Amino acid sequence: MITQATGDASALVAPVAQTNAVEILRNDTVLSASLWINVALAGLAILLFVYMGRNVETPRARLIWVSTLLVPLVSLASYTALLSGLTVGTLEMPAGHALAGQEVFSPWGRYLTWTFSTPMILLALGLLAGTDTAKLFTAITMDVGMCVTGLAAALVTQSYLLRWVFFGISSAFFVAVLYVLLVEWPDDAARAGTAEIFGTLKLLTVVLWLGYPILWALGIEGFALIDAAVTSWGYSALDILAKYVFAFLLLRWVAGNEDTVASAPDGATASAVADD
Ligand code: RET
Repeated sequence: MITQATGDASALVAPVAQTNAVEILRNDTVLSASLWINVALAGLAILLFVYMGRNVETPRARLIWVSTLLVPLVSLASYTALLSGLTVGTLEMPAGHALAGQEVFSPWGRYLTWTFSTPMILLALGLLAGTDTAKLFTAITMDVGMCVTGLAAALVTQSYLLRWVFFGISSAFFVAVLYVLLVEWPDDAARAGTAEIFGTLKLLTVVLWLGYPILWALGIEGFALIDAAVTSWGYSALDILAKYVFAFLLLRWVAGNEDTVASAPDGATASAVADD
């Protein structure tokens, strides 16, 4: 009886799916290189951003700086966790999927850590636009909804339809984020005197963020038109632009225009006055 229980327990502590995923990572250098490059770039970005923000003093600019710095910090942890095998696995795809019945590599940790990195991007953008708390709260909570239901889309294996249902729910959250970015914040940024840089960063963000659901749909977890390594390189390339390049442009502007950031009207007051 006891022996049997011990046997079961050891089966639980050595999940087969995770072992397979680690082997896939070890054997596929193209796949693992897509992760290593981000570990290296995240490390460099952290050092660079600490240096760039060293003289930033005003509270609002400092908050933008810290939230921007958190983007590569979360990224470093995320990619290290993927490489260690902790947040990757293999999933058996349900009937209806192009690879039905096969074990498919799933870097589910990516979707999990987006829950922490993307709100930092939106916090920095919202502060730059001098927005109010309600709009900031809306953008961030909708974004978290998008990431968590995106994780569900990646993990659910009960039915193929359910994967796409979660994809649809996640996309609906994403539409709310896009609405705030494209409709609400540009007006706020104009009032705050940050319209030009906000316009550039908004465009970069909207175009690149749209790439993620497209890649998911084309990738191994969606229609499986492209393989795991190409999908992973796609996400890594998007990450490099949407995180490090984005954050660099934002921080460079904030460090050079601290007065504008500091003197931006308080978002809540500004919108109320504008609405009168
Ligand atoms: C998923 C699939 C489900 C539908 C949608 C998605 C959108 C993901 C996005 C991710 C952005 C990630 C970034 C990470 C930086 O650290 C989850 C792929 C809409 C927009 C910018």
